[in-house]
Amino acid sequence: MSNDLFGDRLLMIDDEPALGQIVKRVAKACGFEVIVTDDPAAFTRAAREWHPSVIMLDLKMPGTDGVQLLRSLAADNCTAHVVLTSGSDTKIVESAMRLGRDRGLNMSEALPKPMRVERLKTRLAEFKRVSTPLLSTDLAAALATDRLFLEYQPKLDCHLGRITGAEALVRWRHPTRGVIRPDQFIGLAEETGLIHEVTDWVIATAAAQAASWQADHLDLEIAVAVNFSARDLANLELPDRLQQHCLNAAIDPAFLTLELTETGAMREAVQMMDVLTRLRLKGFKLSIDDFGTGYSSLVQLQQAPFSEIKIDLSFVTRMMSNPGCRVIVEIIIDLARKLGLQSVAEGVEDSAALKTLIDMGCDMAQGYYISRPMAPDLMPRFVRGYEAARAKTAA
Ligand code: G
Ligand code: G
Ligand code: MN
Repeated sequence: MSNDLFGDRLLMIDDEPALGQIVKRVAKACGFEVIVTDDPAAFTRAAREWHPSVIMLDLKMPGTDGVQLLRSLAADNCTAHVVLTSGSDTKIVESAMRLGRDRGLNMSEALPKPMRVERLKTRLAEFKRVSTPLLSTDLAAALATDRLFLEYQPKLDCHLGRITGAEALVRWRHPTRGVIRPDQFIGLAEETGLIHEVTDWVIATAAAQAASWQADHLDLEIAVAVNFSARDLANLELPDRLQQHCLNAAIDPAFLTLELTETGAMREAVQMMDVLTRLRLKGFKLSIDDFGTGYSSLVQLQQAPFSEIKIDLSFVTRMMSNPGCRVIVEIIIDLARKLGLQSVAEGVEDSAALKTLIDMGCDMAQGYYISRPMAPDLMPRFVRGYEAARAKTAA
């Protein structure tokens, strides 16, 4: 969910009540809603449910430490500005900052203790939400300075019970607005033509990541799915460029699935068919994303060279409580099977949904129940953990 739906909110964890009171007073004066706590459980809950825009975190507290809390923020894909507060020496602060950043958190410069009120005010003012629109010049600068990054959401093979793939999801680490989600800037990229550069960057990065996981001696090879914009298909050179990225990364295109949203994929179908067909010829897999929500005709689905149907999560998340959604999911799985395509369900949020999908014969599942999107370096451990749990159940 976009943080922009919420106001300026500061969440602070600190075991010094006096400092907490001062920060609360200053932050309220700056227009922030404020929660201050010294309880890690209350902190984690508020970080997850209250949508703070700024988090101030004491590195050293009795009973828990800031690094553990950073890990849990990262696991929840927290997008707030994170400010470490600590009297510890700068080495410790720096390594905690690096850890946070490596986990995809939006780490901001630390505030040393003792804390100066003026300094705190200046920092909070910088964090106030700006409601001016994002600019294409900002996005161009982000591309030039490597401010985009990818998170990966694991995909489960329902027949094997193993993690065999992951969907790459792009994010933008903005200098003042925190982490920006793709639904807030892909539209801008499409309007301004920057989408070609975004897609190039995403593919090159995801291809290199897939190659690196393979080199990492994972027992399983992880296929990577990337999202594509319909605009990308207007570019006749796309298949050659993507092939070149795979060559550069020394990865077989068969390990890459290109996900197209249905509405996009189906517009100007004749012209796009050329690009889609050549992508398939070069060995890429093609997936029709968010299936069931757009305006595609079944004829086009049958004629275009897709290899996979991705069932829209709006059906999957509601399927256990809504019989209509359940029927739709069942029929799409059946349709995929009869057309010789892979079926993928996204938005799998609990074990009952997963079990139902397996019973329906769905091929792949993706969703919060299996895992939230994560930083790439966490994937190997996740896959190995999943394998270990599976071996234990089998024994
Ligand atoms: O992960 P998140 O909820 O923020 O993703 C929102 C939407 O953004 C998804 O529907 C996804 O299709 C789209 N998206 C994510 N990454 C990319 C990308 O690299 N390129 C394009 N074109 N869309 C993306
Ligand atoms: O449209 P696309 O399929 O590319 O987008 C996938 C999006 O769905 C990602 O932004 C991801 O964060 C989100 N997502 C993934 N799994 C779940 C889930 O189990 N529940 C919900 N509500 N969203 C999910
Ligand atoms: Mn997708």
